[in-house]
Amino acid sequence: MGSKRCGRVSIIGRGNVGKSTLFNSLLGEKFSIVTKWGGATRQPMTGILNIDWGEVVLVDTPTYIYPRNKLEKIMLSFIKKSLLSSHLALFVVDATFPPSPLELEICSLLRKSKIPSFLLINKMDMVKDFVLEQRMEEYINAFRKTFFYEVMPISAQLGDNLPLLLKRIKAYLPEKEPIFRNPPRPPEELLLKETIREEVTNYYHDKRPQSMEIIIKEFRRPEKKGKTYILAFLYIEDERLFPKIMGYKGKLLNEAKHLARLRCERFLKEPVYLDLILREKKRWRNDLEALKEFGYVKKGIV
Ligand SMILES: Nc1nc2c(ncn2[C@@H]2O[C@H](COP(=O)(O)OP(=O)(O)OP(=O)(O)O)[C@@H](O)[C@H]2O)c(=O)[nH]1
Ligand SMILES: [Mg+2]
Repeated sequence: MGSKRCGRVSIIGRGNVGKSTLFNSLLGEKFSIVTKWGGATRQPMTGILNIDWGEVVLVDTPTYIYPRNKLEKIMLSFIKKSLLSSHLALFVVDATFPPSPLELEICSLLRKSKIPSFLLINKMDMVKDFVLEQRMEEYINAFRKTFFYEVMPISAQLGDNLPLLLKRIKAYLPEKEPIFRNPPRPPEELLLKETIREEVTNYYHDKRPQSMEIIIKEFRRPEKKGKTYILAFLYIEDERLFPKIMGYKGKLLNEAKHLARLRCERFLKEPVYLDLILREKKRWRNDLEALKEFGYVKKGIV
């Protein structure tokens, strides 16, 4: 008794560096969406990892970005709130890019938060060994004002160095008995919405996916035999883009719908009938009412 370690660990970093990939890899389950475009994760996703030595409450935080609209301001507030209650921060950077001014800002936030932080240089599988060494030097030099307890190259995708990372995490968590015997999972409907959003926005990755949103309007399981029915709206900000999203005779939207339905079926492990309807919500990322409707504004936030 008393020898277990438990605590909350937040994953933080700019867009597209691999935070969600790391989160999913550590948990061994796919909770967070992974996309080809930056700005994918918009609200924190929490997952609980039970290991022989204790329990890690992992939080995948939204993309850290200079906020340009209300949604991005909310995303930033989610990150700050998550840091406040964490025992450790994992700051993820991308080995294929040099340090950026935005990342210096993240360092300054970490310094102010005073929580122990690790610097994780991700996508080590993408660069040659000598380039990785140079990159690590570059990051350490650029971030020298910030003290990192560990600096580690990793590959979130291939799992390289992740067992070592977990071992190091243990040392920074307080001694405590685990709380969850059966760790709760994120709500099924949220995971489903995110699954559709991942498939659809990856499909439309060249058509301003940042301005797209998926909302599940209906989710009905069959009473006896038959398919589960899902009605989802794909919101975009400008109806002038409808023809580009629909494609000739609706071909593109049908294809996106087909791919999303297959993903829903894999996720729910049951046959699904998916209706995907295109809708306009003008400037929703700056519209408080729309942000409430889409679930980004909760009581006490903003
Ligand atoms: N080669 C390689 N690719 C990776 C690795 N980790 C992530 N990626 C890829 O990088 C892209 C972005 O990954 P995400 O996990 O969505 O990145 P993120 O930091 O969560 O991005 P946002 O949510 O937009 O802030 C995806 O195409 C991933 O497949 C890695 O270790 N190696
Ligand atoms: Mg993400």
